[in-house]
Amino acid sequence: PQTIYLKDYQPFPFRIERVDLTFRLAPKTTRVISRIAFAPNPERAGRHDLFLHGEKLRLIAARIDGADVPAALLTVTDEGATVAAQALPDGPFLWEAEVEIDPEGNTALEGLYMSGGMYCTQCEAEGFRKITYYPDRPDVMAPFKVRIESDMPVMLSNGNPTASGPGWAEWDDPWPKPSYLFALVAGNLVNLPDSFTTRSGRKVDLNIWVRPGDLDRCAFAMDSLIRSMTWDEEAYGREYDLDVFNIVAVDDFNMGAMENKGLNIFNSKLVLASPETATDLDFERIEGVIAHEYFHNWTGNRITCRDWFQLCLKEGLTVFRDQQFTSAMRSEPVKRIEDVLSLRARQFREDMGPLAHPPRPSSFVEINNFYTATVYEKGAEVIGMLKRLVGDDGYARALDLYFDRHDGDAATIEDWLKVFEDATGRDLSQFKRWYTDAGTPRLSVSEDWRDGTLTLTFTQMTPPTPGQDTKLPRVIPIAVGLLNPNGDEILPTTILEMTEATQSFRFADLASRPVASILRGFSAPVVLEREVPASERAFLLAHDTDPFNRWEAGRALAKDVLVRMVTDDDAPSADYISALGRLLTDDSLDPAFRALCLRLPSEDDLAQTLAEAGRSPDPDRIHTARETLARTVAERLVRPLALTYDAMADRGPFSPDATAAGRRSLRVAALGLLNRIDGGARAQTLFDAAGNMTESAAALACLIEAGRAEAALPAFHERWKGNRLVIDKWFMIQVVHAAPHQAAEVAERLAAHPDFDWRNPNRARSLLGGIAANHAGFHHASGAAYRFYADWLLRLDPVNPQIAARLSTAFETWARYDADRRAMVAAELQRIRSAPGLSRDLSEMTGRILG
Ligand code: HT7
Ligand code: ZN
Repeated sequence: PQTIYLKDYQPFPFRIERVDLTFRLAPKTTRVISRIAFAPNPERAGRHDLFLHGEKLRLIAARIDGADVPAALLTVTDEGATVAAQALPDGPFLWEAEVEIDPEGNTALEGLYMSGGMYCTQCEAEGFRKITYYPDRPDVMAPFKVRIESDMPVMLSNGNPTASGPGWAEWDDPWPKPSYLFALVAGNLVNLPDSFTTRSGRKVDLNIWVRPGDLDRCAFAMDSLIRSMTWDEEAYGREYDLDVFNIVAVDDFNMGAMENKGLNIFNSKLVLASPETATDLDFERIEGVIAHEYFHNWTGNRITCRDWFQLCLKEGLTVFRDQQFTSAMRSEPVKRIEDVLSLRARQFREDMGPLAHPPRPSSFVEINNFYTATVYEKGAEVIGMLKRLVGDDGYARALDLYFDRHDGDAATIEDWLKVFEDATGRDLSQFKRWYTDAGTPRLSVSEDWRDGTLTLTFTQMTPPTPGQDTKLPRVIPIAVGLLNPNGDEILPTTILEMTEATQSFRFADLASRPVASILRGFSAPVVLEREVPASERAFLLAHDTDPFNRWEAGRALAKDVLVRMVTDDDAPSADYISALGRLLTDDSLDPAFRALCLRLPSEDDLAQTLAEAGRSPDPDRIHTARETLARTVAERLVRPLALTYDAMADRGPFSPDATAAGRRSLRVAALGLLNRIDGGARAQTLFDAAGNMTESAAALACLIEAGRAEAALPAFHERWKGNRLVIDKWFMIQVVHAAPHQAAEVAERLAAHPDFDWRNPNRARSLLGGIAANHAGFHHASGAAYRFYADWLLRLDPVNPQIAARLSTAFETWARYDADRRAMVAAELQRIRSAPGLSRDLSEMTGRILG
C-alpha cells in the first residue's frame, strides 16, 4: 500500500462552485446523480487532468458540459476516474455522473450504508468517494444541494430543507463544505423537537431523530445540545448558522458520532439514555460528545483542515473545547483528573509503544488509523499548554483572530500557531515541536535548599519513537506552588516556562524549607520522574491546595505501594491506607473526588509504570498485588466504607447531574472494595433493588467477581433483551470482570451466544474491547486470549476493516512483556499479516505494531 506524505501536498487543480446531488434510494441499487461545477484553480497554473476519487461505484454515465466523456479520455480504476486534460474546456465546466451503489452490501459502514432498515452515511475521512466520483479531500469546499427520492417517511441531508413532496425531499446547504461533512439519512424515524434562539435572534429548529420506541430516551441529549449552544455563544462568541440542527441516532456506527454540517449522526449509545438504561458515565459521555460534535460547527466545519495531516487542528481544539464545557457543567478538578487518567491510559500508552506518532503526523497509509488518542487527546493538551503560556486573555484574542482570519478556510497547524503569534507577539517556533514530535517527555527534578532559597532543577528527555531518534527540548509550562510545613500556601500556582534541556528556577527569601507541588493541574503532558518520600506524598495528599496534585499524590502513593508489592513482595502499606481513610471520611470533599481517590491504579497502568522503569511486567503478579491491596483496604476501612456506602444512597428521584452522579460514584467505589470481603452480599441486595443502571451494572460486576452471578446474569439478560445498548453492557461486564484464567473461555462462550451480532461495532467492541481491558485475562500465560482475539480480528477485517484495525491496538503493548508472551503475540500478528486479502487498515496497523 502507498504511503502518503505531508511534504507532497499540492492544492487541487480545480475549484468547485456548486454541487447538485440526486439520490434514488434502493437498498441494493441506489442511483446517485451528481452535477459538479468546476473551474480552474488559479493556485495551480497550466492544464491538468481531472482526477476524481471513486471506490466501489458502478459508473453509468459521465458527461462534461452535457456531452459524454469519450471512452479514450476517461480512465477508471479501483481508486477513481481520470478525465484527460484534452477533454476539459479551458475555463469552468460542468461534470455530470450517474453511478450505482449498494448500501445494503456496505458492511464497512463508510459511505452510504444501511442500519436497521434506514439509510445513513459516514463520510469522514474518505467515505464520500464510495458515494460518487469527487475530489474527496478536505481542502475542496463547495455548497451542496441534495434531492432525495425514496419511500422512507423521513429524508434528511445537510443545510436547510427547501421543498418536499410524497417520495422526495430537497435540502440546500449554503455553507461551503468539504465532502467529508456530507450526510444523508432516510428512514422510518421519529423526532424529539425543540428550538433554540441564538443571541442575534435566529430561531433554530432542533430535532433528535431516533427509531420509534427510542423517543423516551432523548431528553438528556436535547438538553445537552441546548446547553452546548448556549455555552459556545457565551465562552467563544460562536453562534449557530442554519435554520435547523438535526441529530440522528444510528445503531451501527464505527465511532462515537460525526459532525456533518447541520446533520450530526450519532452512535445511538451516545444519544439514548434513561436512568434505568444508562450509567452516569454514559450520561457524562453523551453530554460531552453532543457538545463536541456541536462545537465542530465552528472548529472543523466553518474552519476545516487543509489535509488529513492537520486532523488535530479540528480534533484537538474541539476536544479542548468539550473538556472546557464539561468542566463548566460539572466539576473542574474532577474533569481534569478524569481527562488525565484517560490521557495516561490511552495516549501515554500509545506514545510509549510502536504506534507513537506526533499530533501532526508527516505520513500515513490509511488515515482512519490516525483517529488516535495522540491526535485527539494530546492535541487538546497542546492547546491547554498554549493557553497556559499566553494566558486567558491571550488565548481569547488568538481564538477571535482565528475565527476572523480563517472562517471558510481549510487551515493548517502553521495557520493556527500564527494567530497565537500575531495575537500575543510570542515566537512559537519551539512550541511547534509539540505538534511535530512524537513521544512523552520525561521530566526529572531535583531540589536544592540553602540560605532560604529553594532551587528546582528540571531536566527533560524524550525517548526515541519510531522514525524519530533524537528529540530537541520542548517548551514545557510547569505549574508550581509552594506550601509551608503547616500546609499553608506560600507561593500560589506559578507557571515556570522551561525551554532548555536542563533549567533551574529559584525561589528566594523563604523562612523555612517548603514542600513543592509540581506540575499542578497536570500543566504539561509529561511523565514527572521524581523520587518523593512517602511522607511528602502523604503531606500533599492531605494539604495540597491544588486538587489535581492532591489526587496525584494519593495516586503516586498507591502506585509506589503496588509496585513494591509486585517487585519486592512488600505488604500493603498501612500509611497509605490510613491516608485513604482520612480522605474517605472528609465530608468537606466532593464525593466524586473521593471516589477518584479510592480508585486504585489499573493493572495496565501498573504494567506501564513497570515497563517505564525497565522491568518486564508480570500480569499475574500485578493482578494479585492489586487484589491484595483492594482487599486489605476493605478490611482496614470496613467501617468508613460501609458508612459511606449507606450515606451515599440516592435520596429522592434520580438526577443525572454531577452532584448526584458523584455520590453514586463514591457509593459504587465503596461497594467494589467491600465486595472483596462481604462475599457479594451488598452487591446482591443492590442488584435486586437498583433503580438505575449505574448501580445495577456495578452490582452485576461485583457479583461476577464474587463468583455468585449465576442468577443475576440471566435475570439481567431477560430484563434487557430488547435493548441493544444494555445487552452490550451485559457482554462487556462479563469479560471485563471474568477471573483471568477464565477470561478467554468466557469470551468464547459469549462469542457463540445468539445475541453476539459481531457485525454491529458496539457489540464487537463490547466483547473484544472487554477482553482486552481484562489485563490479566488478556495476557494470560496460556495465550488463549491472544488467539481468540486474533481469530476475531481476522473475521472482522473483511467485513469492517476500520473496526478490526482499531481493535488491533490491544496488541500495541506486546513488547513490554516476557519472551514467551512476546513470542505468542508476534506469532498471532504474523498470522494476521499473512492472511490473504488483508485490508490496508489492518495491514498498516499490524505492520507498525510489529515494528
Ligand atoms: N470527526 C469524527 C471522526 C470520524 C468518524 C466518526 C464516525 C465514524 C467514522 C469516523 N471517522 C472519523 C468524529 C469526531 O471526532 O467528532
Ligand atoms: Zn471530533
